[in-house]
Amino acid sequence: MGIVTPGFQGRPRSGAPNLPPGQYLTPDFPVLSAGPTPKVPRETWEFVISTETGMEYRWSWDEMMALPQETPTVDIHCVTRWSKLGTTWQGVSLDALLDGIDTAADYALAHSYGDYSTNLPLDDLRDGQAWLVHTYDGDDLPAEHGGPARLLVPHLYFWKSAKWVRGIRLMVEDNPGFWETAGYHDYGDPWREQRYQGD
Ligand SMILES: Nc1nc2c(c(=O)[nH]1)N[C@H]1C(S)=C(S)[C@@H](COP(=O)(O)O)O[C@H]1N2
Ligand SMILES: [Mo]
Repeated sequence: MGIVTPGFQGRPRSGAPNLPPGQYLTPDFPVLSAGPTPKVPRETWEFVISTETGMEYRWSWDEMMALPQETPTVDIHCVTRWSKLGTTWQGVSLDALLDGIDTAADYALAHSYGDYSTNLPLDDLRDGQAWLVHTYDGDDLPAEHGGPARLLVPHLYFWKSAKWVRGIRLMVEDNPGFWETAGYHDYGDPWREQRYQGD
């Protein structure tokens, strides 16, 4: 062990206590997409939660917009090391969507228009931790940031927040998504720096 100075983490920080280890603050809003931006008209948009027994729960755009709306202000952390603090969104809590869905599943796989997917424990979508958002900073969510609607799960690295999300599959067993199959962490807690499998 070397000499430890209290409060010094030995990692890049900008002095913000809400900046996870190894992250840098950015005032910008970078776009990170693994493929082209899909065009998803609101008229044909739908969001489907399917359960391990094959039950399907569907919302049209208007049905989703008629649900109680929340306006979370949260910090977001990309595994490529940028963080953005105090971002404000509007959308529907996953609690409202999962309410009344009968499931014994422990895992969720979010999947997107255009083929992206990402896995997370179902519990991480509950208790006010996750939203289906359609508005960023007071305006319609831009297509490059996942509009018309994306998942927002800010307590995990931002790759878990699937853009252009079209549904969530509830599963008894864990199945890795796009980045998790490529070696990124199954859970992805930025405060524990769970960037890659094995971290
Ligand atoms: N469908 C889809 N969702 C996605 C991605 C993607 O490539 N496709 N990239 C992820 C990654 S790695 C990050 S950091 C964030 C980036 O969101 P942004 O482009 O709005 O900053 O979206 C996540 N969700
Ligand atoms: Mo990312």
